[in-house]
Amino acid sequence: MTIHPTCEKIDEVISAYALPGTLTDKQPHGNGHINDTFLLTYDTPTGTRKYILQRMNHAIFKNPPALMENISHVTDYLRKVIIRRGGDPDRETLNVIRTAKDSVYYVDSSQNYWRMFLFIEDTICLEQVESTREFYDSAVAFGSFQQMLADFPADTLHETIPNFHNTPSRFRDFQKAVERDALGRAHLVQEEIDFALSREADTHVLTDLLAKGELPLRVTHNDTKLNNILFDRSTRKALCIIDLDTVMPGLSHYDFGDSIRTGASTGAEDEQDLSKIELNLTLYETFTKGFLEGCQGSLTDREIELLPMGAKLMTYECGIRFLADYLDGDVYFKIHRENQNLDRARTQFKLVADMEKKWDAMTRRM
Ligand code: ADP
Ligand code: GN1
Ligand code: MG
Repeated sequence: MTIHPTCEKIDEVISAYALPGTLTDKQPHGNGHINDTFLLTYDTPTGTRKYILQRMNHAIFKNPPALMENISHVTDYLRKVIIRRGGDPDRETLNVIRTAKDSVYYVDSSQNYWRMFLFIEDTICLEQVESTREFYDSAVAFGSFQQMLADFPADTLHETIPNFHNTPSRFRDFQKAVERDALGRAHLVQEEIDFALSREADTHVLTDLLAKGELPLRVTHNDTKLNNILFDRSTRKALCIIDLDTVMPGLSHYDFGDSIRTGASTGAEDEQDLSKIELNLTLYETFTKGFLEGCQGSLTDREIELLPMGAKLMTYECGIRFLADYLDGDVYFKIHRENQNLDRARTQFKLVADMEKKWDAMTRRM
């Protein structure tokens, strides 16, 4: 097994949880860009038990205890809603496993923060849409996630990453990365930089309307990419929304937009052949229908009218974040090969350009 160099404390961490049975396997797991995720397997007298163990990215999430307080509150709340609706709370939401000392996280002797969840068995996690029905289902699930949290006390949530989807603030961070040009890469990507800079006016649209009180703040997930939802392996139905690190007050557009960015694109986020990247309008419309259904009539007319802008801005915002990280030397998003963040930025900008071409079709039905 290859263990991430920062994860050499994993055995110390596993001991802190004192789980029943014998540990038979520990493997790196999943394709997240942020945390280090492992799957643990135990043999117990009552059968095999699996757990997800994660080293939280402490460089990105500056206050892991506050983050875990959010996740505990949100998952406790979701459990109750799911039970009330007759669902299965062990499979339809994350379940935090506590340490032997009854804490929801563990700090190892090198000051890394860890947490553990029940592994949700018999599920699949998709990197790209395989069928329209699955995407529709994910849309209903993300819409109803917002709906389930409609009465959650938003003021108890900590802001785990300040200004996470504040696009003007992301734009300023991007400008600073261009000015710093830490690795002397800027001249290689002038075309991409110009593409981003020329769209500054768009960055303010949603935050201005929020400030004017024309769009409501809700409790949103804020990272609704397709691989943050688990599908039931046998029914292929959307089962559980995971990766709750960024559940915070936000706009419905953030969740709508981030799903479109990942799910309605015709190619992978890091596709190098840009001719393969466009917005699939059928998937866009499918998702819109499902999301509105999941939100159960709770979105205002103004919110609905601006959903296309959510799609465009979340794609643009992710593009400038990837490009800034490429310029900074790939310090935020995990990369597995050279120029991966640049390739990711390029796919996002290609999608934005395609949305601009298809804008009439995207806005027609709103
Ligand atoms: P990151 O923030 O790095 O994206 P995630 O929390 O999304 O981390 O986890 C990474 C991957 O691990 C997910 O995409 C999913 O495949 C898998 N995963 C996470 N939690 C669970 C769980 N409770 N049960 C099953 N798989 C999970
Ligand atoms: C990160 O954690 P993960 O891989 O689901 C990032 C998102 C980006 C996404 C791009 C906390 O999501 O904001 O949209 O990568 N999460 C954080 O793929 O920054
Ligand atoms: Mg994730």
